[in-house]
Amino acid sequence: MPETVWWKTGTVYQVYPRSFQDSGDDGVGDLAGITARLDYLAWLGVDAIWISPFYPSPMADFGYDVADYCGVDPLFGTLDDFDRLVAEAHRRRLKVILDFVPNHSSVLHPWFRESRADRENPKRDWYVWRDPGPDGGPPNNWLSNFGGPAWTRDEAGGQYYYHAFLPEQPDLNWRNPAVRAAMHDALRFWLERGVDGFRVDVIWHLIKDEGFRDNPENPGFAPHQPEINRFEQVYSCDRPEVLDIIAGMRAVLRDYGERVLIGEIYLPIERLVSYYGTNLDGADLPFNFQLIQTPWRADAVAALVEEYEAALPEGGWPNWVLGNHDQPRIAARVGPAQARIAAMLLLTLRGTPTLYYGDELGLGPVEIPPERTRDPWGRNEPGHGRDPERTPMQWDAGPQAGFSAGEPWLPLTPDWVCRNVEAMSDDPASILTLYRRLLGLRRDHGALSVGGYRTVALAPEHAEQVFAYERAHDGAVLRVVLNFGGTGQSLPLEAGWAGHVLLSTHPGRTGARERGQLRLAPDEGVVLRLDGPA
Ligand code: TEU
Repeated sequence: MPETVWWKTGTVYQVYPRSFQDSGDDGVGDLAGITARLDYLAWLGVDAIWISPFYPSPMADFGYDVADYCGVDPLFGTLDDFDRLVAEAHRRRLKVILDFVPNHSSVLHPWFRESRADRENPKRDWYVWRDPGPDGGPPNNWLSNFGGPAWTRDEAGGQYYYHAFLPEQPDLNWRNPAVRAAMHDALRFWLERGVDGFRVDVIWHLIKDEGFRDNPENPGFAPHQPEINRFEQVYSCDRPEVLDIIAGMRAVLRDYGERVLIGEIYLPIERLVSYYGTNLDGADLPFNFQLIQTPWRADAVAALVEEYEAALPEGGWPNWVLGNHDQPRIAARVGPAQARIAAMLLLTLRGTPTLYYGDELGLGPVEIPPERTRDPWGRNEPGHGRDPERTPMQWDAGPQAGFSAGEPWLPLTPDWVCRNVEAMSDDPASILTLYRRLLGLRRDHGALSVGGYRTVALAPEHAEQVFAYERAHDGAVLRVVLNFGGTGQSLPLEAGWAGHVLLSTHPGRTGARERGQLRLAPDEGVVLRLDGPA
């Protein structure tokens, strides 16, 4: 195989630690809980776990407000628990990726406490402080991603500090070399403990416009959108200087061998691909969230894949994501039948797939009553909360679905009694079985992990509802045909060719041999091995 680096051939599984497994009874997951479930992840067939933040934090944004970059919050355990987790993961050949949150710290981080103490403090310039605007109000029109202004006035010094997210999450000043050095030390702290890489939070936010110019109004703003969308984020993020900062981080990782740097980036494709850096010295995997943002239609998804493939820089490795702790669950968005198509798509496209915990169970809609809303964004801007995608993992039909001996911090899905690992793992028809088979197929077939990609052109009457593509490697050709619609389809195969169904989303079809025509049931997807004319 030409490409054998683990983060290219492997599959990443995101664990939201509050919600995966509680080893105690406080209703919140922890590191020991994750360790106890590693056998499940090895059984499932993923290659790496990315763990959302577990650092000491007042939890204003559930850990994305870090008060110490080199520790473990007691809620999640201890550094010893962490070391055990890494050792046990590595024993099972699972890589461990940490969530690094360098754009902002918690207000309680000692750096910020010093910074706000007085204007002469040596740490003053570690954060983004500005004098009030001419009218005494905020320095410019930048808004917080979670609603309201992005500037908070600090009475003591009379200045405003900038926070792209909550007021409890002040942005660090990455133009200051001392900040870079301190952050590089934090990366080394974890690299020395054996971590295999980082997912870097809001990496496109790290540098702000030097002149702090106002963002322009967004002519397309609609009232149902979050307030942040009133302006185009032109000056508050995605500044050209950020690439230098990323190259600096990447260089730190390089000293430790094959480690991966994944960047969280919500930008359109043409901007996204610049984050691979100059000569690929940037993010190894700039997260590609396009599947989340594209309408769920065969033609739209086909066009997206073509556009992304064409935009990638020479040598840039693709990646795909269907969900994360900030986005509605895929099964809630497209429904249970199409969630299976989504699984097949994610695991057969070219590039590293990232799976979100619970999506392999098809976790779907869950009502969070207003009084149980936990997400600060959902409290600021009702309707935009992220709690529904953060509900506990469902392990079995016992109390609290095996997640905790106590009351879980968020409710289970209403169908948890049958939608859980134990109930679904032996069921050949379950989506969990489908995920496991897809992961197995990806491991067994180089065409899926490292093969080339080609869209298969379909007649117009099919192209609206069906997306077909081929993955080829070493003479083997696999064809993936996905029915995004609710009606059956019959597609001609090339004259004399036969297709052997390696896997179907519909149990029972696997193993079938198709000649002349490929018949697809509604919502069915298949992976075919193509055999030439007999
Ligand atoms: O998310 C950044 C981010 O941009 C999202 O919150 C985004 O605004 C939303 O998904 C809209 O699509 C990261 C973390 O993943 C998130 O959990 C944190 O709250 C946020 O950064 C601040 O650290």
